[in-house]
Parts: sequence; C-alpha cells; structure tokens
Amino acid sequence: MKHILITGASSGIGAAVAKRLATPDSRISLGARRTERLDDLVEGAFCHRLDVTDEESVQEFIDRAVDTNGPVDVLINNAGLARGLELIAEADGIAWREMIETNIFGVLHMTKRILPSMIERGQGHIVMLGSIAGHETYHGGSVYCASKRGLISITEGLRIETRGTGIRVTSVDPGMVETEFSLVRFKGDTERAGAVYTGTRPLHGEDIADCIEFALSRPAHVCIDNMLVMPTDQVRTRHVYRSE
Ligand code: NDP
Ligand code: 8X3
Repeated sequence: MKHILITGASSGIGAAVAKRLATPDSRISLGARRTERLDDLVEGAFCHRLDVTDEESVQEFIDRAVDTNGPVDVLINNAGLARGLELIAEADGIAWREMIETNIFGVLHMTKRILPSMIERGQGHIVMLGSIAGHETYHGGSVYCASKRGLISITEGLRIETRGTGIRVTSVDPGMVETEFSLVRFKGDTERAGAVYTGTRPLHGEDIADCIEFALSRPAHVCIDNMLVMPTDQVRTRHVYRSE
C-alpha cells in the first residue's frame, strides 16, 4: 500500500490525478484550501485544508496525513497558479508574490518536510507539475514563467541531492490543459478564461493523470526525468491552431 499525497486536489489536474491513483494499492491524502471540494473526490481518502504558502498549514497537513496514512511514498507537488498577464512596468507586485509563494515556496515547504523520511527509508517518488511556461517565456507571463523555470532548477537540484538514495524525481510539464487555471488567472472572468480554449483541443486533467500514472508505474531503477506534454493543436505557448 503506497501513501500518495497530492497538493491542489480540489480542481483540474490534481482532482484527475487523485481519481486515477485511487486504487486498492494506495492510500490517498488530498490537500487544498477549498476542502469542501475534496471530501467526495475519492472514497476513503484523507482530506484536509492545505495552504502551501503557509508553513504552519503545511506542517499540520503533513503531520495529520502521516498519522492517518503512514510515511509518504509519493508526493505530487501539483498546487499552483498564475495571476494575470501583467507587464513588469505596470505590475503592483501582489500577483508576483502570490505566484512565487505558491509555485516555488509552496513546493519547497512541502518537499522539505517529506524528503527526510524518504531519504531515511531509501525510497520515494516526487512529482512536480511544471509547465511549457518553464521552457519558454511569453508576453505578460514573465513571473509565472520564472516560477516554472525555477521549478526546473529545484527539480534538477533535488535529483542531484538525492542521488544514490533510491528516490526518483519526475517533472511533468504540460501545455494548455483545460481546467480552472485560466479562470483563476483572470480572476473569475469566464469569458476571458473560456476564450483560451475556444476552437482548439486542449489537454484535459486525465491526460496528465496518464503521464503521472506511467511515471509512477516504472520499475524502481527507472526514473522518468521529464515529460513535456503538448496538445496536438499547440506548438509553443502562443502558437495554437484554432478552427474558428
Ligand atoms: P486549477 O486552477 O484547476 O487547480 C489548481 C489547484 O491548485 C487547485 O486545486 C487549488 O486549490 C490549488 N492551489 C492553488 N493555490 C494553493 C495554495 N496556496 N495551497 C494549496 N492549494 C492551492 O489549475 P490546474 O489543475 O491547471 O493546475 C495544476 C498545476 O498544473 C499548477 O501547478 C499549474 O501551474 C500547472 N499547469 C497547468 C496548466 C494548464 O494549462 N492548466 C499547464 C501547465 C501547468 P484551492 O484553490 O482549493 O486551494
Ligand atoms: C500553464 C500554461 O501557457 O498558460 O502553465 O502558461 S500557460
């Protein structure tokens, strides 16, 4: 029985991954701020409030998850967000802080607390939700892209630090996935968010769940370092085929 812990499971990719990985061989822990969305997602899962930007919340969540489901075997650092498309000269800096605190500090707060027990037990798998945005920068996306590019360095650093321990670190870097991501980015503007996916065929959370399931199911001596997964209709961030 593997203990699989997923951050940001209340929506999109995290919710799809939670459903996919809930098998008789797993014990699942799910965290997010909107706990009401977690409760009915997966039968028998441990669900608890988690704000990855708040160290006390992170510690409490992990303590309770470990008490309930035992040491963590798989950590899926999925929680993340983008806010707006502000240009650097015009930004007030609030969105910058939220993106960096969530996408970088959030991952570090979670990983730092779970890694020692993985090292001690000589096993563990950490999965990072990166992005195509970590591989290229687009207009108005400099800080979100910086957060995902920074994640690549953290992922590589972790692999170096854990060499020889048996721990695997995988990053899955998707292109456009239809989730609540754009709704969050555009602060609930459904029209603007919907337009991101209009006339094209984006990825869905289940496509990313496929990738994570594949990486986790490889034999212990095989580490899938990185998967860059794009919709067929999308070539780079701003080259998207639209039929209308
Ligand atoms: P959603 O907005 O649908 O889901 C984001 C999840 O992150 C929610 O469950 C949200 O939960 C959680 N989250 C955000 N902030 C926090 C926080 N401070 N503490 C805990 N949980 C938090 O977007 P996606 O499913 O698309 O995003 C998942 C990941 O995939 C992100 O890291 C994103 O950057 C990445 N990604 C997304 C792509 C896309 O096109 N959709 C493409 C490439 C990467 P709650 O608000 O309840 O706390
Ligand atoms: C989300 C994909 O292109 O909107 O990471 O940044 S993009």
